[in-house]
Amino acid sequence: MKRALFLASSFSALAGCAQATNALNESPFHNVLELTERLNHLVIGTRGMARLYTEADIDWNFRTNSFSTPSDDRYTRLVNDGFRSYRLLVDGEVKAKSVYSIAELRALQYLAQITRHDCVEGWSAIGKWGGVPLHTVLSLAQPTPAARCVVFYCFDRADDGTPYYESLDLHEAMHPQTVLALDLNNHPLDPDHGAPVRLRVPTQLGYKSAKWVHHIELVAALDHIYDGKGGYWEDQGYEWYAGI
Ligand SMILES: Nc1nc2c(c(=O)[nH]1)N[C@H]1C(S)=C(S)[C@@H](COP(=O)(O)O)O[C@H]1N2
Ligand SMILES: [Mo]
Repeated sequence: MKRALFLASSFSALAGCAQATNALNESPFHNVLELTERLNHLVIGTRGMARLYTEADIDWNFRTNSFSTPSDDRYTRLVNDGFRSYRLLVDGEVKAKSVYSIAELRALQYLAQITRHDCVEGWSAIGKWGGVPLHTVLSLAQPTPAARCVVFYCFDRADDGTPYYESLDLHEAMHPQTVLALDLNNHPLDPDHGAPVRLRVPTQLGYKSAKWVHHIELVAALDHIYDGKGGYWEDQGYEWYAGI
């Protein structure tokens, strides 16, 4: 029942999101940010917000859990040059395809929040995640009216060669606490935690928080991407909506 209600509200939010995004396209950057925040409050309120913790709660040795840290030539070259040649591509159903260096991402807007990461395997860890809110990057890309989902492509691969990927609907992607994290516990992400850019979705289970993201694509539907379920683990049978 709770779930049905959530789906109904996220459906109407999605429609609202698309309309508002269009109305914002003519606005200067700061108005876009301010309106997006206000829209998020209208749509979400304080419901659906992840709990915030304090410095005293931080797990300074934040555990890792994922496929192996990428060790291919492409990723190794990036590690060796301190990620200076890394570029994040944002494309698909957008009016303004964009490419960002790490320095450019840091300059957009910075948000740090102490939240708990919950892995489906039964462990949790609290960390201070800093980075650029995803809604900032998406607003600048100007989603087209056809955009419904946001797909994240990662550098790492399963043993059979399938890349890790994840996706969110536009509503979860625009959530004020959803960030493209660049820092963990006051330091730039290390390779094992997903350097240089990872998704942090504190309102959903850990597998949604994709590490090693290099490409963000806005799409109308997910069915043409790999096995069509919206993520590497979803293609193996996990739920696409993994709200906590
Ligand atoms: N690219 C990628 N992202 C990933 C994973 C992965 O295997 N590859 N594992 C997920 C899972 S199941 C968890 S619990 C978290 C772990 O994040 P951490 O290693 O920084 O603790 O990353 C998530 N993001
Ligand atoms: Mo996990």
